[in-house]
Amino acid sequence: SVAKGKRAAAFKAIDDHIKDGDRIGIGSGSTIVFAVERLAERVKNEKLSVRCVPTSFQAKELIISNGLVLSNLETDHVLDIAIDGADEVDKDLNLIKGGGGCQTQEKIVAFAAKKFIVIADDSKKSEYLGEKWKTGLPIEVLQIAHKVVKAKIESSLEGTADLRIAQKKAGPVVTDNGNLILDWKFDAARDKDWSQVNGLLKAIPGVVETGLFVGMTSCVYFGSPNGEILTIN
Ligand code: DER
Repeated sequence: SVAKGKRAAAFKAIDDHIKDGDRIGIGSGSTIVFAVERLAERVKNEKLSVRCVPTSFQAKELIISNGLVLSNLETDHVLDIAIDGADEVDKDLNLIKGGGGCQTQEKIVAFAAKKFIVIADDSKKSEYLGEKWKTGLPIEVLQIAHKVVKAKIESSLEGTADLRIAQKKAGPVVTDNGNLILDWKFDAARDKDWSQVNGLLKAIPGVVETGLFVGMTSCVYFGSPNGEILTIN
């Protein structure tokens, strides 16, 4: 099952990298739940002293409910490791993140860490970004700017940038930071210069952050449905 793959990847990442005293960035989504489960197990069994910095409301709740020590970027602005999921991983370990709408704090925490470890089921493994992930690149924007940013992307770049509408709330998804999200359906291609694309997007006034993680990933653990793990770094 997909869950079996996620769990296997998460457990191995925690077992390979976590040591006593670590300051750990905790990602968001469903795969990280397995990682926190294993981390809590190791902390208890090995009496580890670690501090955990969340990347979202969800991650903070996960840290607290698993009895782990909650920290923050004010207290720990340098992290030993950050662990998080991804929506898609290309051959250069560039990522699309933000399927869960948490990309801004996730990117700051990943940036603050000496090592950034990605855990994912192997359906996330692609040759190039956009090959499998079709819902678009998440772009977090200030509420006042969503139409300005949409218009600029669609006129000067390509594709369409659609406001992410909530499922169980009238109107758009509002992020943990009080912002909105545009999902940019770009033209998938093998040879896109994602560093340049990210720079163009970040230069648009009103853009807070994108779900493009370029050149940030230290290594990726892919879990397959039968529980086998592929590690790429
Ligand atoms: O939204 C996010 O950035 C999540 O980390 C996402 O990329 C991975 O979510 P999953 O572990 O539920 O697949």
